Formats: sequence, C-alpha cells, structure tokens
Amino acid sequence: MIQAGVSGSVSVSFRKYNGDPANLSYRGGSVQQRDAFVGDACTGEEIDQFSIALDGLTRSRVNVQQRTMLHPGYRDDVLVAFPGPVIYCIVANDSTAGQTAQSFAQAFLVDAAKQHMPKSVRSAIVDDLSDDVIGLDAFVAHDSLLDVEIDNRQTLGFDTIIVEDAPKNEFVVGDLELSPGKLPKLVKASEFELGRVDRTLTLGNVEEWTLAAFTEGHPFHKHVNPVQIGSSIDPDTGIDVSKFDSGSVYAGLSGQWKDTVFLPTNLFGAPYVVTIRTHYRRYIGTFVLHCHILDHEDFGMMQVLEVKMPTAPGAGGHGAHGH
Ligand SMILES: [Cu+2]
Repeated sequence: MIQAGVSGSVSVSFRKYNGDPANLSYRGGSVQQRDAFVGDACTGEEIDQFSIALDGLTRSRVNVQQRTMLHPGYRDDVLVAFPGPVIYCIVANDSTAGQTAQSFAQAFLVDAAKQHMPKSVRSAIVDDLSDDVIGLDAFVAHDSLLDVEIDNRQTLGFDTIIVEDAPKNEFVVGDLELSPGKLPKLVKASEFELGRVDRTLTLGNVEEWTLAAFTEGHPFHKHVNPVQIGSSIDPDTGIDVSKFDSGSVYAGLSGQWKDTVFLPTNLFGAPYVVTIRTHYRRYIGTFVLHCHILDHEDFGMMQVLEVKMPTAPGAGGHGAHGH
C-alpha cells in the first residue's frame, strides 16, 4: 500500500462485509453517510496484516498489525490472509483489534523460503522465519547503525507559522534547541531558498539526527540514503512508542529502515522527539529533504543538503567509517 502524499494520513484495515450484497453499488455522499454505511455493513473483526517492508526496505522481523498507518509518502508491504471467500471492506479508520492469522502468514513465508532460497542460506532463513517473531534479518539491506559510534549529530524541526494578512502561512525548517527534561525548541527556522545549501555532510560519516514537528505532525522525507529509526518519545508519557511492545500505532519502528518518517505531535501540538541514524555511503553532491505533504514542500518546507568528500573544503572531516 502506498500513500502518495496528496491527502492526510489514513489508517487502513480490512473487515468482513456483513451487509446486503444488493447495497454494494457505489454511493457518493457525505462523510457521515459513508461512516454510517461502514458502521452498518463492515462489522467483521479487523483482519491481521503482516508487514514485511517499509518504503520498500525489508523489516528485520514481521510486524503484526490490524491497521496500517499510511502517512503521506509512506509505503507498507503487507501480507493479508482473508479467512473465507466472502466480501471484505477496506476501511480507513479506527476499530477494535481482530483475530490472529499469524500461523498462516508464517507458514506462507516458510514455504516460500523452502522453495526459492538457495541451499547455502535456506536453513538459516527458515529457522529465522520459524521463530515466534518471524525474523527477516537475512533480507534487511543495511547493517544496523544503532550500536556503532557516530561521527556527528544534527537536529531538525518542521513548523507551520500562521501569518496574519499574508497570502500564505510560513512552512519552515530549522534546528532544535535541546535541553534535558524539556521539550525541544525550534531555532534558526526558515523557508526553502533556491541556491542555498542548508547542511554540508561528509561522505562516509554516520550521523544521528534528532527530529521534531511543532503545532501539527509532518512526515520527514530525505532522499538518497535511507534512515534507521532509533526512538520516538511521547511528550506526555516519556515512553518510546517505536518499540515493538509499546501498543502504539508507531510500535515496531525502532531499528527499521525507512525514507519517510512521520513526526507526530500530541493534541496540543507538542512534539514527539524522534531519533534516526543515517550513513552517507556513496553519493557525493546535493539532494533534498522535505515534508512529504506535498503542499507543505511546495510552500517552503524543504532543505538542500550536500555530501562532500572528507578532504573537501567545508567538509567536517572523519569519513573513514569501517563497516
Ligand atoms: Cu508538513
């Protein structure tokens, strides 16, 4: 499933259709009318979805989810086992959790590995898939950065600033001022400017970035090298919601690779503090990061980055990361 970035976030679930099949023809109408239709007819339990990849990057293990959260720019590859040949609804909202079909998804993946994997790796892959958590480690394209020494840190914040009597609001990107025990503050914020390089990076470096969105959530999207999610701290509870057992819609993201990461806020616009790591592996030159809500990007929520050789003027040195 792909959310291209031209509407808001959606959470997708699959439920059995229990209404009259004669009522299935397309019906336009208000959101309330559609919600009423779904509430009357799509009353089956939510079916488990087994997520194997995020933004096309394989997860380290399968994540079992009843809802797939698709923020602008997100892609999620899921396996779904429909329990029987009846009509199902694809529903974009919240509901109660459904029953588990884990054994079906697991058996499907194990069978596929037995048939298609080369002999030299087959038994290791089958063992990993047969584990309770359905491990996919052999398919993860990048070595984890979470335990390696980092060369540099960056901070980044997104905010929408309402400007009275102006033709448009300001869509800014800046740095964060971080102080222990306090929420981050957005500093040095500005809109995109053609010809300006906002960050100079060094080839070979591993960096940790601390990210936050203010006022409302924004999906952070960086080109070229993917990012590995470290943590995402809820401003109200201090809990890392990216851990597998957090019970949150953000559960299971820690340690996974993506190129679009949603930066949530709480109801009052206070930011979750998200950390990611990234490695400038091969590419030298300029590229961009931006909010993946495309209207925000077009209105200025974008920065230009440049990766330079470690020996180039203005590069930060280091750059000999040996892994
Ligand atoms: Cu945005």
